[in-house]
Amino acid sequence: MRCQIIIAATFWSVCVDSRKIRGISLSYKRFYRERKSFLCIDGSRMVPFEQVNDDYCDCEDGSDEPGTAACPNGRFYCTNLGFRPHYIPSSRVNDGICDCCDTSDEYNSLTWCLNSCRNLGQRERADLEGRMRTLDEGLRLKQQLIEEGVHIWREKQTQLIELQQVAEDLQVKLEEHRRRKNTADRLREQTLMALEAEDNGPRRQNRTITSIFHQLDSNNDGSITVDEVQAKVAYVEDEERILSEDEAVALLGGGHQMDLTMFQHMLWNNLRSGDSIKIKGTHGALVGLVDEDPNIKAAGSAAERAAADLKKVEEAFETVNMEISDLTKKLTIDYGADREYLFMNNQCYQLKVYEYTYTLCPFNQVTQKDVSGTEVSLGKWGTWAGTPGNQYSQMRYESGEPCWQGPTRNTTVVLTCGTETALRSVKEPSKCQYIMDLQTPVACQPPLKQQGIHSELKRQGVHSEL
Ligand code: MAN
Repeated sequence: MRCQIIIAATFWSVCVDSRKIRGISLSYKRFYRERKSFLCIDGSRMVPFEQVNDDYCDCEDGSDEPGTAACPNGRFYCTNLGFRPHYIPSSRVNDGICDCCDTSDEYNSLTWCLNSCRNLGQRERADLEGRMRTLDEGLRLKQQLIEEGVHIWREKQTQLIELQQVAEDLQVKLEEHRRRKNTADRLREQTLMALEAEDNGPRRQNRTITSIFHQLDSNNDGSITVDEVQAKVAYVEDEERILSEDEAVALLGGGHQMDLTMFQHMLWNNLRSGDSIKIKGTHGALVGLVDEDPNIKAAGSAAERAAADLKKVEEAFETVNMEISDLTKKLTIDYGADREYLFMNNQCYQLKVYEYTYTLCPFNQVTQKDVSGTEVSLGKWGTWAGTPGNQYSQMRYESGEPCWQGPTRNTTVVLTCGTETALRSVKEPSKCQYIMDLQTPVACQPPLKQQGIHSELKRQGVHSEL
C-alpha cells in the first residue's frame, strides 16, 4: 500500500512538472515557478498554478497555456537541443504534424516523430563553417583588392597629372602652329598679290606664254596642232565638250598648226582673257597661270603643310582633353570607404540566363543581349543604393532602353560576399526591372562574423550543456 502511494505520488509529480515546464524557454522559466498562483505574463490576471497548461485558456496573452493548443495566441517553445530553438503557434501542438525537430510539440499525439535536431545542427554548422571560411578568405582578398585600389588610384592620379602636362605642352604647340599657319597663309596671299601685280609685266608674261605653249604642245615638236588643241582646250561654257576640228582650226587662225610666235599673237590672247576658252582642268585664265607659278606653288604647299600640322596638333589636343575629362569623371566616382570597388572600374562581368547574356560593367552600364545579338541597355551607372548604414551593398543603374509599353529599364545590383568577383544571378521580378547578384570579396564585412548565426549556434551550445 505504501509502495502504491509512493508510485502514485511520483507519477503525479512527473505529470504536473512536465505539464508545467513544457513549451517554455529558459528565460521565461522564472515566470512559471510552482507557487500557489500564476500571474499571467501581461500582468492582467492571477490564476491558480494548477491552471497552467491545463488545456484551458485563462490568460488573455495565452501565457498560461504555453504547452497546449488551448489559447489562440499561445506560443510553444521548441528547445531543439543541438539545433536552433524557436517558437511555433501553440495551435500546432499535438496536431499530428512534427514542427519542432526535437519532437516536443507532439508529446501527446499518435504521430511518430524523429528527433532530427542533431542532423540539422550538424548540417547548419557545416554550412556555417563553409560561410566562415568564405568570409575569412573573402576578407583576406578584400584587403588585397583595397591595396590594389590604392595602387590604381595613385596610377590614375599620376596619369592625370601627366595628361595635364601633355595638354599644357600641346596648348603651347597649338599656339605656335596657329602662328605658323597664319604666317604661311599671309605669305601665300602676299605672293599671290605680287603675282597678280606682276601679271602684266613682260618677264612674267613671257615665262607664262612659253609655259602654256609647252603645255599645249604635247609631243613637244614646237608647234600646236588641231589634235593638241582638241585635247587641251575647251569652251568655258561647256568644258566637257571636245572641240570640233573646225573650231580647233579656227582657234589656230585657220591653219592646222601654230608655232610659238603665232601662238603669242593669236591663241594666247584668247586663253589669257579666259572669256570664251580655257585650258581644260583649270578654273580660268589667271588660275591656270597662278598654278604654274613656282613661288605660288611653294607658298601654297607651305600653307597646306602648316594647316595639316595644325590640324594634327588640334586633334591630339582634343584627344588628350577627352582623356582628361574621362579620367576626371572616373576619379570623382565614389568607390567605397576604402576605394575597395575601384578595381571593378574597366572590368565587365557576364552571365547567361536562358536566352539572354547579361553584361555588367560596374560604374558604367548594364546590357542584355539576346540570341540574335541584339543588345539593349538595362541602365547606366547611377548611384549607390544600399541602406543608410550599408550604402555600398547595392548599386543602381538607371535610364536604360525604354521597355515596350512599359517603364525604362533599370537594374539594381546586390553585392554579396564571395571569394571571387562574379555575377551569380539575374532576375527580372517585374517587367524591365532587373536585379543582379554580384558576388565579390569586397562585399565581405567583418561584423558578420561576430553577429552571424555563428553566435546563435554558440548559444545553442550553451543550451545543450544545460
Ligand atoms: C525584351 C527583354 C526582356 C523584357 C522584354 C519587355 O524581351 O528586354 O527582359 O522583359 O523585352 O518587352
